[in-house]
Amino acid sequence: VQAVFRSNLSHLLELMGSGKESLVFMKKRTKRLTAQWALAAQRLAQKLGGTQRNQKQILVHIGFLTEESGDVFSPRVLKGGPLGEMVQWADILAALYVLGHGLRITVSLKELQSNLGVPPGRGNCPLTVPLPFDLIYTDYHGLQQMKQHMGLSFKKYRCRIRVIDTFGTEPAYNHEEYATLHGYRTNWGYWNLNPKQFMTMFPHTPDNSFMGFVSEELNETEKQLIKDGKASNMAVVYGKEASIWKLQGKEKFLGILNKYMEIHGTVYYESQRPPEVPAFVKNHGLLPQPEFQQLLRKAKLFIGFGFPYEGPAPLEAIANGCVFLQSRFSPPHSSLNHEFFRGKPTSREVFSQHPYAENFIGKPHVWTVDYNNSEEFEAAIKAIMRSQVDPYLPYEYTCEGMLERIEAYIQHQDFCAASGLAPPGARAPQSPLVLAPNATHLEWARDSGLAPKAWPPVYSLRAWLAAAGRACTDTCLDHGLICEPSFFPFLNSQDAFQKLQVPCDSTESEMNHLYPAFAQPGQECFLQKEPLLFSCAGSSTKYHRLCPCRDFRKGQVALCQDCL
Ligand code: U2F
Repeated sequence: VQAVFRSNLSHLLELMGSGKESLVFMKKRTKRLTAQWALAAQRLAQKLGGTQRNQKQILVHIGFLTEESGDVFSPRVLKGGPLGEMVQWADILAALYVLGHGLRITVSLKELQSNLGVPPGRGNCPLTVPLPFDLIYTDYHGLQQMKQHMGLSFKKYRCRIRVIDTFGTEPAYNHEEYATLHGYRTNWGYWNLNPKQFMTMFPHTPDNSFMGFVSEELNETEKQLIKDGKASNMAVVYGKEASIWKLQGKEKFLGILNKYMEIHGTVYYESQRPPEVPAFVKNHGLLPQPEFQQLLRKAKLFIGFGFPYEGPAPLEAIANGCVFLQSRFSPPHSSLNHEFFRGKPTSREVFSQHPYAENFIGKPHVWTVDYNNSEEFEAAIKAIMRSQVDPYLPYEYTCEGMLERIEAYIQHQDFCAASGLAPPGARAPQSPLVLAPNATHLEWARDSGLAPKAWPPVYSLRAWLAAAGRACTDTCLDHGLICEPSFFPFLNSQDAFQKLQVPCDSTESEMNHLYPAFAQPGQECFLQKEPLLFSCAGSSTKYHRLCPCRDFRKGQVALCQDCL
């Protein structure tokens, strides 16, 4: 059945149920964004033309909102607690619905069981009930619940699951045996899924799929109005909870900021002003989302204190014409040195409060400075006040961009097909890999006629040998490309090393998330033995990693040029 775009979201609002404060927040958001979604659907329909889009039956089980997992978020919605996850789930639901797929939504174990066709209390019986869904979107809590209550069918159908995972899961933490042997054990990892089944809030590592969310878009008239109405001396502080104001040393940089700008906050409070917030700050209390946006429209500056990490608010601020100022982290924060990241299945190093804003957007919209350096901080404030900055929203965070990306995943990502991950080593003797004319990297010969059925299409492969100590994520970025883990199997061969003219004295096949790689002392080449361990992330000074890169669409890093 062909999927048909939907522009009326009232049925979706019914499907979302009611009661919880979190659902109320999500529904309000969906309602407010209806017109934007409808317009985006129209544009995407035009862009895709008559492309066949199969309608899928989809279950969305939002595990963290279930009572069975404790639901710590719902009671905090009106008290300054995290909203980023709810923003994202609301947008995922809207996108799936607008794209025209069949949708079921569950936020309790009971509803989950009845939708899976598992009789209550029969969770562990060795029955394999046929699954009435092509796809299941859930989170780590939901994954655990499904494992407990689906019996044997969990194993059979796990390839249909997608896990919404804010900060991402790197392959080394995902592979149970490897993680256990090498100390990558965490609270969340080792599910042995294909790493692309984990879907993140920002494009943290290409090992996972980038899901994202949306920010409200402005038309040209609104943009002009905003630019004319900006108060160049108005700053809003990022953070809804009083605890972020406990930051050591804030007096110094806040004092500087206060010399130049009027400082506003949206910090939740019960009856009294939170003592952490200085008297010179105009605190509005936690605002409803639309009023928060209005405040951003007037402000010139949105300033981060270092927490929360990687949330939606900076994108909203930039979309509303603010400059986002944030502190550089030196040394970088990670699960090795920071409480917040501890136990998360990633060793990604975070060099500022919002790395996406820093690396994908940057100046003039984003300034990342050392807050302990008063001169640098003051100079930034002065330059920002003088600057003229247009509202900006990357395409991948517009409704159209999100629809385009999710639909591409739905139609092309298949983790159930046996060929999803090719076995290592042996490839056709006439491999179509060729050394590029400038002898720097490998390409896939277009005229070879030997294109495996892969998505992204293998023609976009560009493979480099990384410098010692460099991760594939960074190596690809150095070449203006993105690492593409699904291409690793095409590279994992003696043939690839040979064509790159790497002098392998010996070649071993082992389990290591940095392989395929070359070790200079000893001139040893290593191939990957375990396809689940192919990883863009990770580096060691011992190895030159062999890295599969590809191109990407401007403003849509998840998709290659030929991916649509
Ligand atoms: C992030 O969670 P947060 O909820 O703290 O993320 P924010 O960037 O603060 O923004 C979430 C939404 O809150 C809204 C705003 C954003 O869409 O429009 N909001 C509001 O409604 N009223 C206000 O007064 C101020 C903001 C991240 F998303 C999570 O994944 C992380 O777990 C968390 C911790 O790092 O940070």
